[in-house]
Amino acid sequence: MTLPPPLRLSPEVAAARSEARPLVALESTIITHGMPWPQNLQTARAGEAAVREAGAVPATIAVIDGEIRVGLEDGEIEALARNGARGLAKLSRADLAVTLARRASGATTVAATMIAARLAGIEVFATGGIGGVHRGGELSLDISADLYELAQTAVTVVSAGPKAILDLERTLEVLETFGVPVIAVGQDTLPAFWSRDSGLAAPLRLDDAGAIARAHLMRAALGLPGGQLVANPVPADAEIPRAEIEAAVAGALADAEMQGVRGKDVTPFLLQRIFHLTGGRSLAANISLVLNNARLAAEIAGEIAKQKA
Ligand code: PSU
Ligand code: MN
Repeated sequence: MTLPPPLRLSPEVAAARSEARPLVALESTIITHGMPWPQNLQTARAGEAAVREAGAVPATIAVIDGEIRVGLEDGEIEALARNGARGLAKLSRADLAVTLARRASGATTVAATMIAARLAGIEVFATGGIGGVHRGGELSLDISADLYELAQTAVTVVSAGPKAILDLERTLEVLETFGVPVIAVGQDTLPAFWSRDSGLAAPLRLDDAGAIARAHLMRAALGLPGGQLVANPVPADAEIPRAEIEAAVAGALADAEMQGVRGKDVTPFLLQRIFHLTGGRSLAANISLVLNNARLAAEIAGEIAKQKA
């Protein structure tokens, strides 16, 4: 006999589920570890609002006191934002069961949010950028669990591409090996988080939410495990071109090396350093792309609901 998962849907999310209305999952690590206060709270709220405006119900996901919570109250989102990385652990696939067993709390990464979304029956998830193969990953083997999750959990993840702090070519190679479709939206090149263009060809391209929804349903029809990675370019007015951001990325990587930053701390450390090195521009781009992804994810969820009906 197995225990039921300690999963709690908010009343609004539960109602949307039972009425088969479109839902979009949102992660919490971006709130606690990805952005500084108070922009983290503003972005979390604006992300939920963007999902609603585009006709879907938002479900921000976190682990609170030994429960996977799907759909949080505004006060709970504010508490995550205020506590941040000092107060909350960053939970990925490996951490989830132990944290729940200890009846503890934490913020969910892309990997852990995908697991929770699937348990809650949510098929679409919006984030900023996914984790991937870190630069030097061929030696350090620092490869985000997000990639492995995309290989096995059937959720469509809307991102602005892998974060440009990564080795993008090796990230694409691993995703190809795992059979994860990487779909650029409306262009032939892979977006790279803060920049619209990574300079790398995108493995796949689709141009609208309806087509992405059809591909999502087709994977299910084929019985394929795993999700889709949608790479939606950052809006042009907020982007930092590749040549400009690369200097900040290089500086941040050098700082991380010097300070011996390892493991889970690498990504939050780099994002914070890049924020300082760009005089805050990286954060403005990050916020803009998150909201843009929330809108597209809501449209995809709406199309999935329509095409299933
Ligand atoms: N997207 C953002 N900011 C973030 C993240 C994504 O715009 O902080 C988080 C996600 O939770 C993602 C994590 O899963 O960074 C990747 O961490 P790692 O490289 O340690 O797997
Ligand atoms: Mn890592």
